[in-house]
Amino acid sequence: MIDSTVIEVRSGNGGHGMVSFIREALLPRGGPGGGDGGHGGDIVLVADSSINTLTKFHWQPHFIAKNGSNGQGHHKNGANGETVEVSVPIGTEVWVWEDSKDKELMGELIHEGDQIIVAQGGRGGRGNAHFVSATHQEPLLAEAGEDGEVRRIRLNLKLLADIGLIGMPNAGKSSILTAISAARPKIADYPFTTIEPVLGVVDYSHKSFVVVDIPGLIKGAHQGVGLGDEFLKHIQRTRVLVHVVDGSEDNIIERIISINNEISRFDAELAKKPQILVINKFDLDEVSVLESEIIESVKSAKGLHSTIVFVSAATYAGMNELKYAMSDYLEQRGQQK
Ligand SMILES: Nc1nc2c(ncn2[C@@H]2O[C@H](COP(=O)(O)OP(=O)(O)OP(=O)(O)O)[C@@H](O)[C@H]2O)c(=O)[nH]1
Ligand SMILES: [Mg+2]
Repeated sequence: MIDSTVIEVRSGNGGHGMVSFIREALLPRGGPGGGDGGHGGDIVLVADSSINTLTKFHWQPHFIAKNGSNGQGHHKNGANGETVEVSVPIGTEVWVWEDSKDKELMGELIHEGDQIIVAQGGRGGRGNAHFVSATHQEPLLAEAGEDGEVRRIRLNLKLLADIGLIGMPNAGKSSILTAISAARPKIADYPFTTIEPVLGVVDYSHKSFVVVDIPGLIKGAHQGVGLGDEFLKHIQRTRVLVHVVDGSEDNIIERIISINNEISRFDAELAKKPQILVINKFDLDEVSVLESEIIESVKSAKGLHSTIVFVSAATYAGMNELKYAMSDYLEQRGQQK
């Protein structure tokens, strides 16, 4: 999935205003009749829910709008250059890209149909008919059209989901998404099975919410260890995090803290999102015997999670409790769909 790409946009130049005079048999000094130049076409990005990735921009990174036509005689104005609309996925951030880095955020396209003008067409020049004055009845003056804009912009897609699944590789995040939604991410017994984010819709009690599964994190992810932290941007817009832990591993508390460190290094705000702690693989005896011990150690670890849910993505045990907790947390955070 391509979720960041640089494109070049070029709006149209404005057409020039015309200098011309109306000279007709019955109207030998008909006055100035130079029409205005048309406006250059804009380049506009439009949020479109039917597009999910930025892949198409890889193949087509240039967008050019037409120039406005020049004004003509007899007060005829030049045609405007057409606006070029470029569809982008919902959740796209738009950055001005200069010297190979982000310079300034132009805006974000969050809702279907949201628009951002990324290159404004040049204004058409006015024809000489505009420049008549008491002393200049036959002005030889007309304006040139304004130049359009050329700029490079970086599109950065951040998925929109209500809940983000985080945790170490192999913890069972994708297995849990499979258990609670119709999504079918790849699941396997090796780390970094998931290599790009996957969205799933969870239905619970006449409501639904979107959950995003991202590649596993490990200590040092913020420095690029493992698949790094570049996927964390896809959980920045979630409201609740579900932190999945493989209950059969040792040092559970250290693992949780280590993941939390990685996310706070990436973005301190991310670490402040409410988390539901999920202990997975409860079907394994070695996990179920440790239930009360795990609860105690989480409780006694300062600043850790308030809600712990034990689940098995293998037997689906605990999945209703998990869905309930997700829905409840979202409700506490308001605006549930
Ligand atoms: N016994 C048992 N195995 C599980 C359970 N959940 C997941 N697994 C197994 O654990 C392994 C990893 O599962 P995934 O769902 O791919 O884990 P992940 O967290 O998405 O892993 P990455 O994508 O690599 O980060 C697979 O072999 C699963 O079959 C469970 O509840 N019980
Ligand atoms: Mg996975």
